[in-house]
Amino acid sequence: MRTQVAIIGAGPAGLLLGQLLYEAGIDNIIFEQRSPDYVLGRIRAGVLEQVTVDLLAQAKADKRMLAEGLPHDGIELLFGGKRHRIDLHELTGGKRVMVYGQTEVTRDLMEARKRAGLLTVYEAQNVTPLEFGSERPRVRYEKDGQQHEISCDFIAGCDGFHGVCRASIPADSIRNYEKVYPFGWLGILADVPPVSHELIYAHTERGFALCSQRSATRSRYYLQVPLTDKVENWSDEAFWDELRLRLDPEARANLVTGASLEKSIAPLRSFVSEPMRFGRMFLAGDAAHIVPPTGAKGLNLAASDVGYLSRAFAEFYQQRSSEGIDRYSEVSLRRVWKAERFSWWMTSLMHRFPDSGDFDRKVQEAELDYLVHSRAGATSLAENYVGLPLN
Ligand code: FAS
Ligand code: PHB
Repeated sequence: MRTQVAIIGAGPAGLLLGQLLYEAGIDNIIFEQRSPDYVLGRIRAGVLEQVTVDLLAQAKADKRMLAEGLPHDGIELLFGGKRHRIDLHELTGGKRVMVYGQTEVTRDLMEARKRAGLLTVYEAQNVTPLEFGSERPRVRYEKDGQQHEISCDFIAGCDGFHGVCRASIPADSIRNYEKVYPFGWLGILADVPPVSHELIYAHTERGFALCSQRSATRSRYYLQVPLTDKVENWSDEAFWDELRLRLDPEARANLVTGASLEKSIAPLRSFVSEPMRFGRMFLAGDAAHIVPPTGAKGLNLAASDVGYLSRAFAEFYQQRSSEGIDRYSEVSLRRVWKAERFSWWMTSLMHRFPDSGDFDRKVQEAELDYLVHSRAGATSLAENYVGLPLN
């Protein structure tokens, strides 16, 4: 078997890349270790930048998002018991974000792939990228106990943080940058109406909280919890009680609670591996970088990576030019590092750090006060939150 681009991983990065390549007339096959239901069962991101919305349109997978997604013009910061709105739309000259769950993005991309009749090998085991330092890379995998091998021109490592692609790179050819945060996010998904029409990021003495949503009837909430905490320590009732303690009186009064559809704890880390290209293998999305979800950047960086990569492959096949693939790592990393900085900054500002002292907390309060009373400060937050332009 042969294909032009072998993609490892059928999360948002792999699926979006597959459709962008298909629209450019480039053949591709995706190898995914899990089943489609397992991939859809992972509850993750909820906020799309305009760049991501535009790429989904290019992939012809935006119809349902435009019909069901929720365009948001602002967010609120809650601190000192009061909410302060950041008018994203006004501060960025008309930009906004789209609230639409990653699960739905993944489902739409799976549908688009099926309509295009493209091959995705689900439940592929022991997927292994081979010879990516040569002109003839290959991918080996097992399916139903049979071993298979496919030759290709390029391999796209879209296999997430724990994937095989980055792990296949010799240690002396890659440099990792990492910061692990001393807390996690306990998330809950429930079929209850959102507490407010926009997202609320709360900085409180008890810790960070986030009120997000998926639709007018489905909400997503997060609480900062210690790294040592376990999801089994949290009944739904305990979650709702703690959330109430982190809200302002109006939000507390509006809060509608209900049974959780999903509840999990995610650790927070910042991580970047450089470079993102190794011969004929290219890393994209969580395979190359991780951000704390505070800035809602993870899914959006995966999208911009594959936006750059699909353009580079199209240049190679259509114009026989290697300039795009030669510059992919440099161009992607410029945008990645700006999103890493913003996500680190938003996380440092909004969370209670166990080892921080009174001075640190006063500085956090002063920065929040500055942000909501300075147009320059609020504009900086707004333009990063809606997403910086593609380089
Ligand atoms: P993914 O991890 O989504 O997909 C990688 C795929 O590769 C998976 O399907 C995996 O099964 C497959 N794979 C792995 N190893 C393989 C192998 N050896 N062979 C074949 N397939 C293999 N981002 C936000 O913006 N907001 C959030 O609130 C948010 N919450 C998150 C919560 C959690 C618990 C996690 C882990 C991440 C969260 N993220 C959030 C980030 C998340 O949305 C990622 O940025 C996004 O899934 C990145 O997509 P991919 O790069 O496709 O990686
Ligand atoms: C979500 O809805 O899951 C979400 C929204 C904004 C964030 C993080 C997560 O910053």
